[in-house]
Amino acid sequence: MFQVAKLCRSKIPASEIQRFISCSTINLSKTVQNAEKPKQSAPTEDYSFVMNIFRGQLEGRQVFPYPNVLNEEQRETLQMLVDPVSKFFEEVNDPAKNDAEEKVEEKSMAGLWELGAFALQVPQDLGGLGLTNTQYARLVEIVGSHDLGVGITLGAHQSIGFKAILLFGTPEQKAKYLPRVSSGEFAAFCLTEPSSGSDAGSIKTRAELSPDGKHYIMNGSKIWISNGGMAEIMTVYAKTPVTDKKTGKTVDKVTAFIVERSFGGVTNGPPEKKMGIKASNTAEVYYDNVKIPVENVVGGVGNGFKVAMNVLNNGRFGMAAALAGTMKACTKKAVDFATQRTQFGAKIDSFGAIQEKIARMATLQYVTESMAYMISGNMDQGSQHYHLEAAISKCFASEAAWYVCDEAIQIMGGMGFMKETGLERVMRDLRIFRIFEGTNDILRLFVALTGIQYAGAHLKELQNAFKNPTANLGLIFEEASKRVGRKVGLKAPPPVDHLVHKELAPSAKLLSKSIDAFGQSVEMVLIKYGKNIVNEQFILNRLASATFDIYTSAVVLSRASESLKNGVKTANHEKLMAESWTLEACQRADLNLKSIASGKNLDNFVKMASISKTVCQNNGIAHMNPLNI
Ligand code: MYA
Repeated sequence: MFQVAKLCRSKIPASEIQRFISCSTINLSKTVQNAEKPKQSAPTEDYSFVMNIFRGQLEGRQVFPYPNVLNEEQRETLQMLVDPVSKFFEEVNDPAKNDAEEKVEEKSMAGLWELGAFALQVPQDLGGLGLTNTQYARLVEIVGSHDLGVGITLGAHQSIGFKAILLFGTPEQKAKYLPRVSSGEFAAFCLTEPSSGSDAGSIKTRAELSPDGKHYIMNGSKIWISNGGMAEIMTVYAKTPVTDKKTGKTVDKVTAFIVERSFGGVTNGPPEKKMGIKASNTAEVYYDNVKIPVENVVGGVGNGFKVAMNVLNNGRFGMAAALAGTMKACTKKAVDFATQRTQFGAKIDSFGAIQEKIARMATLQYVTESMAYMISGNMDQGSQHYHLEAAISKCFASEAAWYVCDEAIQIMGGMGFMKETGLERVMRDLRIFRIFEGTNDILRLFVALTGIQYAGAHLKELQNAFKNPTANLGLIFEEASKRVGRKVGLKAPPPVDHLVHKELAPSAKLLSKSIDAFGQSVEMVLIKYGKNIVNEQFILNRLASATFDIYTSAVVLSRASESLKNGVKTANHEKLMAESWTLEACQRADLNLKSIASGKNLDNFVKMASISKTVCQNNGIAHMNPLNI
């Protein structure tokens, strides 16, 4: 034991731990500012699978076994809703017409209100259907398979528009507003401003308390607000002056307000002309001396940034669910074509080139769908630790759906390119999903930096333990044996195979190696870059990609295991997809992790930064035409 402790100390020089410590809190804003000294926060236990792989640890309780959260009654309720909702989209709603007219047809809109589609999760006693996240996901999947423009109208209303009231509203706010948003009044989520997109904390809209303390007076404007031209009830995020009771200092902080159009001073611009989701309304909204009663603050004065982030976190799995539906519909179109189309004397689905496309499309759908229902299941079980997983599901789903739609068009060739096939509309609709609700680029950084911050906080705890080794022997020896074991090849990666069906054990071994390699890579970048890791976006992006590959592998291994265990009739098909996905995902993760440790790749990042700089300085492509004319 003593040997182990000695070795351990020699392997972690104090200077390195010191550098770990300085990154124990990393804020995204500092990726651009790098000004303030980071705060240090004590590590708190987190049950997120993703968060824990940043420490090279397997925290399996949210992933294994695959959640099964619906009771009999909830299943029956859902079954009763699935049929009419599907029928409505097949028989009443016309996505091509909605797209062409750039609005949801009157009869569709009326039908959706009648079905209760605008209040899926509002409690029944307040006028909604009171569905769980999992039930909601299943219905949203149907919407996504038919009409994404309608999906955004519904989603902007309930996934984010009035979600702050549902999650953080007082009983009075809920009683006043939820029946209204359930019965015909549209809601909107108003955060983005001309100078504040990804940097959500930099909004300029302000609300000042009136001299009598009864109202806030709001001034400012918001852009690209989904439902902005129709909403009567809006959650608006504005800066308010907040005085710190301890220091007496006043600073501007974000506060969330419920604003009614009827308060006066609320106007909007014309509907924006967009590439896709044309049926949904998008508009600028202006606030001119809007008088908002103080009781319309949601979540407390100064807490608006957290309210906004949590609303977004809470809704992101819905995008994965909707896009799982979109991918199903695109794949069906491509398969209908491939199984009928004869070229070179054979149906084209018999050719390997087409088979690979169809297999990848089906697998991407399987991964996305598995993630959507895993996260909704986790949320229904009361988890609070899902924000990284939800961000991954949004990024993954939006990229997978784009790929699947594109490949469906490719399989159908010229036919896929024709408007009447309906895929060009889906492709146009899909493009925004990689941009809104947090761009995929910013969410990748968010995942990587939040995970690194968690790992850093635990290393700080370790350093503190070294200051008083007698009191912390347990922690020190645990860490010591982990490191030494790794160095001498005795420490096995965190085992996963006992958590999966025995037929998937070989895939689980790949996953377990990737988790271990990932934890070591995170430690390596912390040692090497310290707090400056926030500025290393080439590296952070690759860490994020590895995170996505590891999490998605765990998710599909979990789901396929459950299907094998329960003798689900598609279990063997699922097993093949889980094996195929895990093999390639773990290989990709390995490549990404190697690239951030390789001198050649690091040098290539420098080259890319330099290429970009030259292009930007040149206001566009900088190289000469080969003809020099
Ligand atoms: S709405 C507009 C969407 N906009 C965005 O998503 C903005 C993206 N930006 C951000 O998310 C933040 O600004 C980032 C942080 C992440 C960049 N959860 O200093 P910080 C905490 C919990 O790092 P910043 C739209 O598009 C953090 O821990 N907490 O912040 C609608 C820290 O806490 P503490 C979080 O560098 C489209 C504090 O905040 C989170 O400024 C319509 C400050 O952190 C988080 N995520 O930037 C869609 N992030 O102080 C329709 C940070 O305690 C819906 N923090 O340490 C479609 C639905 C689908 C279809 C449905 C069909 C029916």
